[in-house]
Amino acid sequence: MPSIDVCFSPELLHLYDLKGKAVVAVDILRATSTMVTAFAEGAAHIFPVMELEECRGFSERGCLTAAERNGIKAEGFDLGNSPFAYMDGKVQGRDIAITTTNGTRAIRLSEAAEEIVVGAFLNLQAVADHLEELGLDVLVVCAGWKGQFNLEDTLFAGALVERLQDSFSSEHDSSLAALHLYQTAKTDMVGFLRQSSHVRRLEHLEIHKDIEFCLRHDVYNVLPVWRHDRLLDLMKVRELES
Ligand code: 3SL
Repeated sequence: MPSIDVCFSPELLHLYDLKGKAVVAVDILRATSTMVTAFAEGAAHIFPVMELEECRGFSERGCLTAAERNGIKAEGFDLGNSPFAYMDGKVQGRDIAITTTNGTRAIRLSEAAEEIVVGAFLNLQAVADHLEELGLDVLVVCAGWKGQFNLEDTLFAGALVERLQDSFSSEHDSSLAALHLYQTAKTDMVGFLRQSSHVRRLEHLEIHKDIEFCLRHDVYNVLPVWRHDRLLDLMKVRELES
């Protein structure tokens, strides 16, 4: 039986061997929730990059550019990191280059994995089904905040452990802790996270509706996966091939 483990911060990735594993990169508030929304709204490809300057350069390739630092849209970019900014039809058929404080970093630092899947509560079941099909050992890589642990990514890891509990072993203390935390929080995630550091940071920026939206489960049947140098929606690829 394959296993599921949780890495609570990209800074801890050096402790894990990613070779042959499936990584689920997660930044619930808000980078991976926003990427999932962008694909649901018809984005063609997403280029997650680490640095602002590199991201800016993608406009020469016809991409929309998106950037966030410390919760705020960076100046001079087309988009920020709110999922709602991707819902007005402007990303339909477009390639997007995006850089965020932690989320894009978690994805790019996982490149040694056999498969990288972008996860959010919004596409939880699509991710769980794909992992069951793959049958590889799974590592959930939480983006955290500037190297530190956060609650919301850990809750997602726990939700995934719960969905996969019949087909994956979750004997690692990290996955057990994430599962217990999720089972405590799941009936009122907004309330549970009210005291969390990033929710307080975002509420200060008056982004309440982003928080509630990013905690909704199974809204989209979207499966962003890393291929070569970009993310694409495997659901869309399969649809076009059938
Ligand atoms: O850290 C990140 O990558 C962002 O998702 C943070 S924020 O939600 O945009 O503040």
